[in-house]
Amino acid sequence: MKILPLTISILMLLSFDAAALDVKQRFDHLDSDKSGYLTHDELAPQPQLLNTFVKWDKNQDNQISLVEFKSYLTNNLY
Ligand SMILES: [Ca+2]
Repeated sequence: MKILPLTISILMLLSFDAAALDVKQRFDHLDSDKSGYLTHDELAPQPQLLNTFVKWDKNQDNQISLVEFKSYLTNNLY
């Protein structure tokens, strides 16, 4: 019987999708002007995010894209 490993793979896949969706929702929530980027102003109410802004901003354009947001969370939380 190979049901258990298959079930675990499916569950991992589903939870990965859920996490990806959650990241997008968090990004959209923070992106108050819906520009597609997070700026210092938008992160001002989130000091813990603002303090690590430099680490997120990989290309140093002073804004956080969804890709930068995702890769930061992926590298730090998952
Ligand atoms: Ca950037």
